[in-house]
Amino acid sequence: MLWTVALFAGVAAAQTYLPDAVDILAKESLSKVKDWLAKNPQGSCTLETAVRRKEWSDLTVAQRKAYTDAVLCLQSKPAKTTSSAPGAKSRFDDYIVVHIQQTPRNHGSTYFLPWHRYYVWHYEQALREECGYTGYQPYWNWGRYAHDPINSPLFDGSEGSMGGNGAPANYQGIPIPGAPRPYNLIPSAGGGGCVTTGPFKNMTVNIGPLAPLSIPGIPRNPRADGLGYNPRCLRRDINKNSAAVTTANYTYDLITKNNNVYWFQTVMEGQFPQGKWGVHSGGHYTVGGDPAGDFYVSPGDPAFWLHHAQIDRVWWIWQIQDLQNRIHEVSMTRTMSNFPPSANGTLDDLSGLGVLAPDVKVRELMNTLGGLMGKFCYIYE
Ligand SMILES: *[C@@H]1O[C@H](CO)[C@@H](O)[C@H](O)[C@H]1NC(C)=O
Ligand SMILES: *[C@@H]1O[C@H](CO)[C@@H](O)[C@H](O)[C@H]1NC(C)=O
Ligand SMILES: *[C@@H]1O[C@H](CO)[C@@H](O)[C@H](O)[C@H]1NC(C)=O
Ligand SMILES: [Cu+2]
Repeated sequence: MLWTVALFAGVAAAQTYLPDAVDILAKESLSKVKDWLAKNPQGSCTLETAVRRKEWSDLTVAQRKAYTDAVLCLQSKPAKTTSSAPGAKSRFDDYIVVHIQQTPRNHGSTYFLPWHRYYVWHYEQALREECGYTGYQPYWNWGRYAHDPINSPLFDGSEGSMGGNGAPANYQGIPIPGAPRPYNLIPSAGGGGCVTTGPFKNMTVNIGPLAPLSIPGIPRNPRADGLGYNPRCLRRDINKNSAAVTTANYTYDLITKNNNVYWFQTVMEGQFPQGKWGVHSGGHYTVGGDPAGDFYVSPGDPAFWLHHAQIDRVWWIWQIQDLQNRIHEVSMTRTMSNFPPSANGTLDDLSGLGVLAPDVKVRELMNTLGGLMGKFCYIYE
């Protein structure tokens, strides 16, 4: 399907994308948000005052560079988590530490969506407050690039990208435990080695790995918890085999065909025994490599944050189809895939970011327009 229009202006090539079915749904649903806000005013947060988070290629190259510069800045500031994580060297690493420590609690559980909302928002604040970034967290609309992610504005390795593909490496791909053949392996797309182009070509990954990765050349972490110092390059396998399950029709169906949050989250996170990877895994493994291919350490690839902004956006678009109900709808239990078995989570449960940010009630993380005691005030554009 040809849905991109390349516009050439002088030396800089800019690409614009036609809105996909999800973009159109999001735009059309804003009137519902307006109606809800009219009945449920949220103090100073209105549709007019709300921050607009934008898609990566809807930013100018200068805006994208401002974002990657801020990430590099965060990677240069001293860590606060060194007492529990001797391998953490930067403020950027602090976020990875918290994710590693809380992975089983915040995936396949009640907290998956609200916790990651808090997490991405807090990172956005750090970029702004600690690194002088004046924009907001961009998101990665997977479907825009799914047919050719390597050559996309996100991963083409140009200065306005999030960094390029990894060098060729000899590995099979990503095993998907529990899935039947042929869905039990996302075949390698030929990368997997060190990233050598774009803003993160010189980046050092300090902690992890923790999940088993079949990519050659990755040294083991000196500590069993993955938090020891283990400097190495950023590796990627930008993978269209994985991206194939993130085209706009998957996201559109996810939003429109799942009428309760249990199924919405289940389809999003993947149903491996049915051979369905889900857009959440699909996006993570479109980046792949190390640490993006590591369930625990994945926030250590800067692309994670654009992927999880899109996860948050898709939840938001789902919520605004029926805000009255979905603003307080949670499901699942307090443990990953209910293992070990636990009680259903509730809106009164606490969710926090370890040393980064205090625990708050899940209830505070449900509303992008007025949540977190009024500190959340954003929409996706
Ligand atoms: C790359 O990183 C090394 C080690 O952190 C540093 O000494 C060097 O100046 C960096 N080079 C560039 C071009 O940023
Ligand atoms: C999305 O479209 C692709 C290509 O046409 C198709 O193979 C896939 O099954 C579709 N997915 C859904 C969820 O309909
Ligand atoms: C837990 O939630 C499920 C559905 O999400 C529901 O069927 C079940 O009754 C709940 N259990 C309790 C103890 O409330
Ligand atoms: Cu996560």
